[in-house]
Amino acid sequence: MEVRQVNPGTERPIEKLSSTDTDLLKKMYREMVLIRRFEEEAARAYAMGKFGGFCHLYIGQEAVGTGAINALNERDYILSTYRDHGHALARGCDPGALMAELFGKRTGIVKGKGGSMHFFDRRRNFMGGHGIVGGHVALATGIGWAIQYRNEQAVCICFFGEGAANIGAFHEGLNLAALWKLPVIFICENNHYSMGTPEYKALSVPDVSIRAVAYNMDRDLFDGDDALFVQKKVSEHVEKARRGDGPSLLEISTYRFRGHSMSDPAKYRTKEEVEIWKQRDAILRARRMLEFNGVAEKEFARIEAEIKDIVTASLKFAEESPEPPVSDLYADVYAV
Ligand SMILES: Cc1ncc(C[n+]2csc(CCOP(=O)(O)OP(=O)(O)O)c2C)c(N)n1
Repeated sequence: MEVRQVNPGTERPIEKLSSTDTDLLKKMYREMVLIRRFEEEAARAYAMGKFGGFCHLYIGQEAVGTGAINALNERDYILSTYRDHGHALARGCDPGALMAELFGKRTGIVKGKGGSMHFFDRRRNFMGGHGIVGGHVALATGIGWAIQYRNEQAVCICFFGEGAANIGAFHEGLNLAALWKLPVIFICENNHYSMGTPEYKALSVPDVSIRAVAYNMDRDLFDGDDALFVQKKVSEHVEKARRGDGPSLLEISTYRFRGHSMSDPAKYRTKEEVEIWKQRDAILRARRMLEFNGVAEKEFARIEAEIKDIVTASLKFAEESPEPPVSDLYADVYAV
């Protein structure tokens, strides 16, 4: 099988930040560390057979979800794929309830009935966790329409991979969102592989963002290794959508450091390629930026210790929580 190397773009320089931006980056650094440590612990538990089913890790892509979600306020909506742990954590969903959901426990965020791919938190307008590639792009358009119909001051962000850009619902969703000027920001997290298929074997035009042109929609394409940069870029499109000036399609280049799911040995890419992308780890970059802007060593140790406690507590909560009883089987099947 032909294997071509997929490279990241040129790294942006480490720069001097305002104190507001330093504080924001520190907040996002903490969230990215939470996502990383939560998933490392989840992966360990999965490997030990403590829970089963599908489990897709977000490790490597943290700056995209964290940056984008920090461009939102609490009234805004988020839709995610089966790679939803990072988005849910960045949105502020309770790590204990998320870990319990992985374990299929009654205290899980959807009472143990959804698992890894189907996190959902109505209180935070976190509208899932969706397993059907691209299907939720049409749902995002529906949410955008509901926002407009009800005259809510909200926007909707829809995350998906480059594989979803080849699905029919993607095109239907973008067309209607543009036609009706709906407040939706479509974010393609291009990690360059759809399961084992590299983008150069699946996309006739490798640039996903250019598909926006077909729908008369604004577009942007940039690297996703700098959470602050992502936050600022996405904010521009969020504010535009909030003003009623319609949707955008953003393609953000990123990389998953692990396999597609826990059962993927990732033989379709080279170790050298993975190493190149790991040098561009968004968490390391955020740390370098913060150090350059005067954040002291002990602050990173404090964050690391705080996150360790949160993740350890979430694991304990998940392990000690009860299984859903059989009598729950038919509950919550239909919404009323
Ligand atoms: C409609 C549909 N077809 C196939 C699958 C099986 N499948 C699950 S994930 C995946 C790859 C999707 O890749 P991409 O959209 O790039 O997202 P990534 O996993 O890279 O985040 C496929 C083909 C599915 N879940 N839904």
